[in-house]
Amino acid sequence: MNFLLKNRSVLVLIMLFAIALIGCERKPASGTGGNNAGGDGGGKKTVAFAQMENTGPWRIAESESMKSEAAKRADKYAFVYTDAQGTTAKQVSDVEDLIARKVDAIFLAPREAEGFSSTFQAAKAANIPIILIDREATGTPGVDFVTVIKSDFIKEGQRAGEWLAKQTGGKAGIVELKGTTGSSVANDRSKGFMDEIGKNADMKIIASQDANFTRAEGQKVMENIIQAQGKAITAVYAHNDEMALGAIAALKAAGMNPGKDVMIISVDGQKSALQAIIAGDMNATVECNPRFGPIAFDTLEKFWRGEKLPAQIINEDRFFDASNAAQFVGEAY
Ligand code: GZL
Repeated sequence: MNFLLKNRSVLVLIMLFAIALIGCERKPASGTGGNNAGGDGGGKKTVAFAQMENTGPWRIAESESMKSEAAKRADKYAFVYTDAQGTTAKQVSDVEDLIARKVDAIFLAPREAEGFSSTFQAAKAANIPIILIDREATGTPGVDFVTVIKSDFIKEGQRAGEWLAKQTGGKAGIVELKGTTGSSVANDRSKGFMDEIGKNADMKIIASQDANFTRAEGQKVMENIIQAQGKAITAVYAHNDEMALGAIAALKAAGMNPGKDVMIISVDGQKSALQAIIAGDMNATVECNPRFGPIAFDTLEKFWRGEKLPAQIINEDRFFDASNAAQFVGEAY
């Protein structure tokens, strides 16, 4: 009798376990067009873009490109846009909110390289694919995020350094205006530039300071450096055009001659920089294309079709100087 009793309870346990197994439905990965509620429902997938801020021509052009591409594909996607107003902490919480809303996919332009690992874990647990655009974040492509679409910032820095070495015959007192501390773009644009100018013993960095990619800070930082260094400054390398334009204003206010006595080399290729090159106040800028919309959505659709994607997708960058600025200023942002 005991044997039966014991066996019967084991039997009941096995039956309960079997029922439990059938009951818990496996949610298909949303990456394959799954069943996340995704914001608007109504059959459309919801795609989000977590932007770091919306200040300056480059950033505004990037946001505009994503929004207009989403509008072109509005038959398939509802679009959610968040703006972290320039703070990494808010960008992290913006992404966490999007995960809680169960959107179907997130484009993220990470303000800093660090700070997103737990967000990546949460997105993975919720089967929500994240595609990085514009900058990198610490993590493994194909595991923490699908891929990253960006420019080659090291190459941009190298091209700037190479050009400056040629223009100055390998002899310069250089001021470096750096982008946001902790961002992959600032780290790499500095590294690429230093690699190149390091080949010339007489190319000296006489000052290097963070001006956070903004024109106002570029001008303020440059004013202080001019006070300290004066005529020793023969070149400025700015990690973006906004800071370069701020530096130009500071140099002019100090009675110095940007574009002539002080070589100005930058990155981005925004309209006002090409106009400054045409006016002779600036010498050159390495393009960094902000118009991610088409390639971002195409990449997401490839992911959803199950196509294999590379760890990085690199945009091609042109180079603008006095020889071609007038040719391209019309199409610039
Ligand atoms: C580059 C981007 C940089 C731009 C700056 O991909 O992250 O941030 O070069 C912008 O103009 O602030």
